[in-house]
Amino acid sequence: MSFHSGFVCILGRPNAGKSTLLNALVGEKLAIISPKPQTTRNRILGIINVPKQKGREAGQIVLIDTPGVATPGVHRSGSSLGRKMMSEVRQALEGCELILMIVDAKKKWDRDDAFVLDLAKQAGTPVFLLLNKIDLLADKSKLLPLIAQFQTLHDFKEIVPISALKKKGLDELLSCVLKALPNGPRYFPEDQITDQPVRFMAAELIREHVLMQTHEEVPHAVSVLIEQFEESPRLVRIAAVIYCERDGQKAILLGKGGQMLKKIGTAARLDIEKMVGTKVFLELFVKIKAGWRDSRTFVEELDWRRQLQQIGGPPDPES
Ligand SMILES: Nc1nc2c(ncn2[C@@H]2O[C@H](COP(=O)(O)OP(=O)(O)OP(=O)(O)O)[C@@H](O)[C@H]2O)c(=O)[nH]1
Ligand SMILES: [Mg+2]
Repeated sequence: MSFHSGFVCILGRPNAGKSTLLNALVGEKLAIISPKPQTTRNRILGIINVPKQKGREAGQIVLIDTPGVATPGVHRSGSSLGRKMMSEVRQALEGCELILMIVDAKKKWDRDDAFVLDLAKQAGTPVFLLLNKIDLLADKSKLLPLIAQFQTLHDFKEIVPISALKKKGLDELLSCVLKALPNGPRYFPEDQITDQPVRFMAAELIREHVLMQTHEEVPHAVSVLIEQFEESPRLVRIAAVIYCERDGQKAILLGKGGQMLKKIGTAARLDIEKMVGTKVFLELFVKIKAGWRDSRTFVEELDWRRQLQQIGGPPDPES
C-alpha cells in the first residue's frame, strides 16, 4: 500500500485566510485569527493524517501556516519583526513539496499578490492557487472567468475555489494535495497535530484577545511573553506579560480602572481552559518596551523554537 506524505506551505498576503484554512483542515484551533493584517508572526505546523478511502490513498500532510507576506516598504516590513516574519516564510518554503498560495477571491489581483506569486515561483515548487472566501461571492458564475484569468499568470498545478471559514471545498482540496505529494514516511506520530508548545499557544490566545479588543496601531505594537507556566493535574498557573511600545498604548490596554485588561484576561483564560482541559489561574501584566519591534534581541526572545534550542544547547551558528 502506498503512503503519501510531505510538507505543504500555506502562503499568501496578510488576511487572505491562511490561518483559518490551517485550523479548518486540521479541525483544531492551532493558529489565532483576526480581521487585522499580520496576525500570524511565526510559522505554525498542523499535521493531518488522512485515512485510506475509496479512490484515495492514505497519507500524512504536514501543513505550515506562515505570516502574511508583506511587499517591501509596507507594514513596517523593514523592522526586526518584519524581517523575522519574512524569514519564517522563507524557512517554511525551504524544503516543502507543495505551496498552497491563497488569495481573497473578492479582491482584485494587485502588486502584493504578484509579490507573493514571485516568491512561490522562486521556490521552484509546484503551486496550487486557492481562491478563498468564495462565500462572499454573490455571483458564483464569476468563478470560471476568474479561474481562466489566473491560469494566465502561472502554470498552477491546481486552482481550487474554497471557503476556509465555511469549510467549503476542503475535502476536494485534501484529496488533490495528497495526490500531489510523493510516497513518503509518516513524519509525525499519529496523535500529534502540531509542534507548538502549549505555553506558546497560551501566549497567542492572549494576543488574540488583544487583537480583538484594540485598534489602530495597538495590536501591532503588542507581544505576549509567558513568565510562569506551572501545570498540576487540576490547575494551570500562568503569569504573562503583554508588552507594548508606549504609555498611551499601555493606558488603552489597562483601560479605565483596569477594565480592559480584565476583559482580555477573562476571555483568554476561558480559551486557555478549553485548550488545556483544566482550570487556569491567569495573571496578566502590561509593560512598556519602547521600540521592541526594532530590537532583534527581543524579537528573537519571542521565538519559541529559538528558546527551546537555547535550553537544549548553543544555537546552530548556521541558523
Ligand atoms: N468570509 C470569509 N472570511 C474569511 C474566510 N477565511 C478567512 N476569513 C476571514 O479573514 C480574516 C483573516 O483571516 P486569517 O485566517 O487570520 O488570515 P491570515 O491569512 O492568516 O492573516 P495573517 O496571519 O494576518 O497573514 C478573518 O476575519 C477571517 O475570519 C472565508 O473563507 N470567508
Ligand atoms: Mg494568520
